[in-house]
Amino acid sequence: MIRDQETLTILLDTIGRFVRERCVPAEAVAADTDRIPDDIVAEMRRMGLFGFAIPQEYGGMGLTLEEEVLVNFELSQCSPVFRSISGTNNGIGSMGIVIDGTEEQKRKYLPRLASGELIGSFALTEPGSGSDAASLTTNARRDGDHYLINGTKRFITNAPEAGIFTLMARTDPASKGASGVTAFIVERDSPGLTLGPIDKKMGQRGGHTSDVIFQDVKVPAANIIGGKEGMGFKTAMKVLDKARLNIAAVCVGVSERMLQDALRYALDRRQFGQRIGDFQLVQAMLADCRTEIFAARSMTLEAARKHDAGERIGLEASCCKYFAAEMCGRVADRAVQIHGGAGYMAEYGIERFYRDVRLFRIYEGTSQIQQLVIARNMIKAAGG
Ligand code: COS
Repeated sequence: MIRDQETLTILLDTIGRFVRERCVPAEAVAADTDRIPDDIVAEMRRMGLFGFAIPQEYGGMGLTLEEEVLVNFELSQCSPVFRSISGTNNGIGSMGIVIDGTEEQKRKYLPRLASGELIGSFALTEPGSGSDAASLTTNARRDGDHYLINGTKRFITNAPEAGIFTLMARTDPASKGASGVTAFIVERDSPGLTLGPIDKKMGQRGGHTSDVIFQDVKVPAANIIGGKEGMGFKTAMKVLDKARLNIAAVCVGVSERMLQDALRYALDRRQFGQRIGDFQLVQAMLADCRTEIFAARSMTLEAARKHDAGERIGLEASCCKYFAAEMCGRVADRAVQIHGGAGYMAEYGIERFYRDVRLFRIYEGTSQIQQLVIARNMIKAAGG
């Protein structure tokens, strides 16, 4: 749902200009130094980009999901790490509190997340629990008016920058599955909470992940998201429904950028006495990219509108994430191919995108998990 087209157009134009003028020229430096320049992060804060998905009454822009998706189309037309630094605040690092938090939790944390003063992070994955998220073993044992938390979380996006974690831990040791999981807000400076070294990744340099280790970390019972034990897995899944749609939007944005670069190269590069873009085999690759991006863009907007109309979109979000992430991989592959030998060289940047986008088919649920969610929803709807 678009509430005010004029205001939204101004916002999207401003973000587009920021991406082209500030982020694109800093892509190589962010990758080489493994850090997004501080002045760019500060500018993102000033622009409100850390809180566009957080409700207005808690200091954010309160965008609808359709508006949010449109913002992500724009914001992602550069190295995905630039979106990633604010991505957790607008997504998995704040949405647990937005969707299921108590009023007190919302008031305490959301304004600081919206301003970017605080970075939020989502701690679900563990060394022994990835796709099978409900099997997590980090445990939270009640001790009076607080809990003692022990366990290790793995590959946690923005953990090195985070001020708070949405942590999924098992409060019912007798349960093995989803029902014994509770979501907590854990502050970074809690005694006993330490971080592992920053992970060395295939791509997305400038964005950081690490282990988060809990050793008898004392967390007040008041920090249970929603105030009730046993609801944490459902909170995590609701967060992921929305997050997956936004990853689909990010895939569309990055794909647009890779296609722009490939098209420009196809029009500049000459072989056999003409522009390579005049060859039909190159045109076929360009056309396949344009068609698939159009499809992913359309389905992502359609799912966002459905959400804004109050409908559940678990199935649609998985369809979009699955299709858009796989599509993005194909676009990256064709973009490298169109660049030929130059596509393999670091100086052209397209090989960096090729490595960066590989993550989309894996994180926030692999393509195989999306297939499983889609099929399960179909079977359930059919009464099976
Ligand atoms: N919204 C609300 N509730 C949901 C839900 C959703 N989208 N999906 C599942 N639930 C509920 C179910 O209804 C069920 O509750 P009841 O027992 O009361 O019916 C409970 O959660 C458990 O669901 P389910 O039985 O489907 O859980 P499974 O263990 O079979 O696993 C998958 C579900 C595989 C889909 C889940 O573990 C998953 O998404 N894994 C991937 C994790 C992931 O994306 N990790 C990325 C890292 S985090 S960035």
